[in-house]
Amino acid sequence: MFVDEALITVFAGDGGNGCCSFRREKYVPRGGPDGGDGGKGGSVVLLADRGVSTLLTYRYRTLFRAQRGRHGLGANKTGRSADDLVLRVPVGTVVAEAESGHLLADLDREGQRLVVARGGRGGRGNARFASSTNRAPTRSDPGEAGEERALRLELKLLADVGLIGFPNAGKSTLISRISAARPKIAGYPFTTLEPHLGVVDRGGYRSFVVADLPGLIEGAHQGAGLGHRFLRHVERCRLLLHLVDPADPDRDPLEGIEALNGELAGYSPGLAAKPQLLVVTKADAVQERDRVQAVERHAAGHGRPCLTISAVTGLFGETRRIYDSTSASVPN
Ligand SMILES: Nc1nc2c(ncn2[C@@H]2O[C@H](COP(=O)(O)OP(=O)(O)OP(=O)(O)O)[C@@H](O)[C@H]2O)c(=O)[nH]1
Ligand SMILES: [Mg+2]
Repeated sequence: MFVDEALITVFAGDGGNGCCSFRREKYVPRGGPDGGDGGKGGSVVLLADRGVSTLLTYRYRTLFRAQRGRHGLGANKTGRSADDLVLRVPVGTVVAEAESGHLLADLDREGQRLVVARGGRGGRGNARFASSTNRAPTRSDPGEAGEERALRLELKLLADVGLIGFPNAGKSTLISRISAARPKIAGYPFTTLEPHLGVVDRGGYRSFVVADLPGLIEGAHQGAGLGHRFLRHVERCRLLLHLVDPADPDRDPLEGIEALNGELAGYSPGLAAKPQLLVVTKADAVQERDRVQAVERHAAGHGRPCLTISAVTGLFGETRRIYDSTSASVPN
């Protein structure tokens, strides 16, 4: 199960109480105050870890409590400080306060840490309060309470290229052709229910990450279909590939393109403004040349490149060339 959202509550540990004690020992009259300080409570820390890929753990368990500091003791013994509680989250987790929505951090680098709840300091023992005028103080402080915080964790995938399109456009087929990712492929809508990442290796150190996302439909930004949940993963992509099946029986390709861009804009203006490439899919099977040419003209009108592919035959090229109106058939 792919989980990209979680609400958790974290409690840092309280500080230990300071101790009030006096040294009492044979042959040591008026031994003086010797109450030690309390130890520090444990903090709760989030750690971005590449080994964790979803927020699933935080669905099963939502309350996390760090240990408290131990109390101070007599004979000037300081209480032991508690260890921090480290919660591992996937790289790409965005952390916000649950109620206010206030953004705390974007953990987008491996090993990045964020203290989300600070442990309480230990209280001072009475030995600390001894002075020239008060040599037998009875004051000792209680430990400070640890912080408590409700958090909203949101995972945004870190991909360079995002594949978007209506269901059945051929997104999963494309990613399985260009990377080692093997999402389920089938001739019915909503085959893909969760995002898949694939690494495209171009040799040497040149590689990039592609995200295959569940199909979008009209009204997605308001929650229709699989909804806008997955649009957030597109937010970080540098480039969007907008896949269009010109033979889609459910919609006219031009209307589809407009509708999908409307969904992006409805989710956030930044999404609609991302560099976008139109990709006409299934060139091996398409008969509707006029539909394809309309898509091509639309793309040219918006200053977007338009490519044609067939994930089945491996055909790839500029739509203008492949669907040249003078040639009789589509070369494979
Ligand atoms: N002929 C042909 N069929 C294709 C091509 N690419 C995809 N298909 C078919 O189109 C159907 C849908 O492909 P998918 O890759 O599952 O589509 P999707 O966009 O991932 O769909 P959802 O996950 O439901 O959003 C499948 O039956 C594929 O075999 C292609 O290049 N040529
Ligand atoms: Mg799919």
